[in-house]
This record gives sequence, structure tokens and C-alpha cells, in this order.
Amino acid sequence: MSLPKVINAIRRHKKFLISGHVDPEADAIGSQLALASLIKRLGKDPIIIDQDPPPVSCDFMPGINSIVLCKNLNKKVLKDIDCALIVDCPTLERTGKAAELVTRDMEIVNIDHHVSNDYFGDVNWVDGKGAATGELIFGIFKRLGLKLTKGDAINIYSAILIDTGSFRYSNTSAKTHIIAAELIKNGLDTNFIYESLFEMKAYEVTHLLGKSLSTLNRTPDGKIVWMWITREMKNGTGAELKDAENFIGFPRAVRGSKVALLFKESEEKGLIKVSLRGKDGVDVNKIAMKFGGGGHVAAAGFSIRAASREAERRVLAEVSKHV
Ligand SMILES: [Mn+2]
Repeated sequence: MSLPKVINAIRRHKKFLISGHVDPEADAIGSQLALASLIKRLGKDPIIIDQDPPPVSCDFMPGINSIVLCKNLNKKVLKDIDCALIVDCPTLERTGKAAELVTRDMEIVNIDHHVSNDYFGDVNWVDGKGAATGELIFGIFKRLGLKLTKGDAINIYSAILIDTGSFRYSNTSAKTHIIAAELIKNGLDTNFIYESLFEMKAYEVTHLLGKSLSTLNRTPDGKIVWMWITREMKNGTGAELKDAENFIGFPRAVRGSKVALLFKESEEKGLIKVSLRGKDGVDVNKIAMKFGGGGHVAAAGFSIRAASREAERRVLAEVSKHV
């Protein structure tokens, strides 16, 4: 338990760089925003810098416009930063270009809930039982005795909601619900938050889902179920890959499936991104790590360089060993 060390680091330093992973979602974003708010309330100076912009679905999150993108960064703002707070990232590299801003004279604080975390920080608080990094940020507020603003509550609730798939995934614990209950007491419109995060899909995305579903396939025993998003499908519909992350819920929902996979051809030819979900205790983090990726026991991902058919063959061969 390294929460006290995180708090010490926050107390010791004055100016903070806060960053999260590339292609951020509501956990990375909500965690960064709530942390920045906490640091401001302590009379200190935070700046959130990310490589990629938040998805449109996060537009409602309080403070969202304070996020600075690497490409728009005026390097002068980096002056005097003495601490880098990295959230929701299993490795420093997951911050993408933001990693280049972290210098040797900054103390690195790593706050995360990925079991594959490589403890890249000077201070590391990694709690694989946390359903979302937002739960850990909530813990910092509690330990400091700071009351959350409504904005903080919205941001942390959103973080938890996205990473638990609205309290449906196996990472949802009693603690998750207790935290959520406390957040909701701040007058949150939970239905609005749910709809914003889950039901604001662009038409193009649902169109792409239709095409992707037509590739649905499984092994003869039905334990491994997968589907594809090809470059052709993506370009034909005008949707973006990052909006398709939850498509994997469909193969995952198939009766009898133990491992679900979503293969995505990236813009770079020969580079396939693979998302995995495990059920009934199958550890997909282990599978992802074999291919240089990682994540959680029940949800992980990696990239593989191969032609599509070859990638599928190699990945399915590895997955078969685990089910
Ligand atoms: Mn997360």
C-alpha cells in the first residue's frame, strides 16, 4: 500500500505535470481532472498534458478544457515542474509523447490499477483490485480529508463507470459500489453521465459494428470467439478505431465463450491491434504479455506485426493453450 508515499510526494512538491495514456478514455481523463483539482485545492500548481485529445463522449466532464495536448504545448509552462503524476498507465511509454516531457529532476509518481504495471515510478501505487484508477484518486481525497466538489464527483464517477462497463464487469467490487454511492450523494445525474459515456455513438460507429459483426467466428468448441475490423471496413464507414473498443462486448457475450478477441487492422499496414477479454478465470493478461502487451486479468491488449491471416493464426494458437 503506497498511498501514504503518494501523499508525501504531493506534499513535497509544488508544480505538477499530470499525464495519462494515449487515446484516453473516461478513467484516464476523470483521474487526471480530479487529481488536478485536488492539487489546486492544496494551493499547488497542476498542469494536465496528454498526447491525444479526449473522446467527444467526455465533453461533459468538468475541467475538460484545461487539458493541454503535447502538440499545442508552450514549453515555458514546464519550467519548475518538480513532480510528474502519471495515472492509468502500466508503463511510462503509454503516455506517448508526454513521456518525453518527464525529466530526470522530476519525481515520478505512478498511480495505476493495471496488473501488468512495470513500476516505472519513483513512487508507485499500483492496486490491481481497483476497478478504475478513479477509485485510487478517490482514496487520495479521503486520506487527505478533502471534501469532493460536484465536479470531482462527476469525474471520478465517470472513471469508474467506464472501467466497470457500468458496474457490469468482474472488477466491480463492494468497495466500487460504496464509492459510487458516496459520489452520487453529491447530486450526480447518473443517467446523464451513463448516456453521455455509453449512448452517444456516432452513426458511423454503429455502421462499422454491423460490418465487424459479419466477421464473427469461433473455434469448434466455442470457447474462443473473435471478430475483425479491417482497414477497408473502417474507411468505408468513416468511423475511428478508438470508438470501437467496446465492440468486443459482442464476442464476449456469446454463450460458452472463455476468451473473446477483437482484431483491428491499424492504419500502419502489417500492424494488427488485438483486444482480449477473459471469462471464468482465464488470465488474458498472461496471453497479452506473451505478445509484448498487457492489461488486467479479464481485459488486456497488444499489437502484433504480421499479415492479418498469419496474425490470427498465431494469436489463436496461443489463446488455445489457455482455455
Ligand atoms: Mn483504467
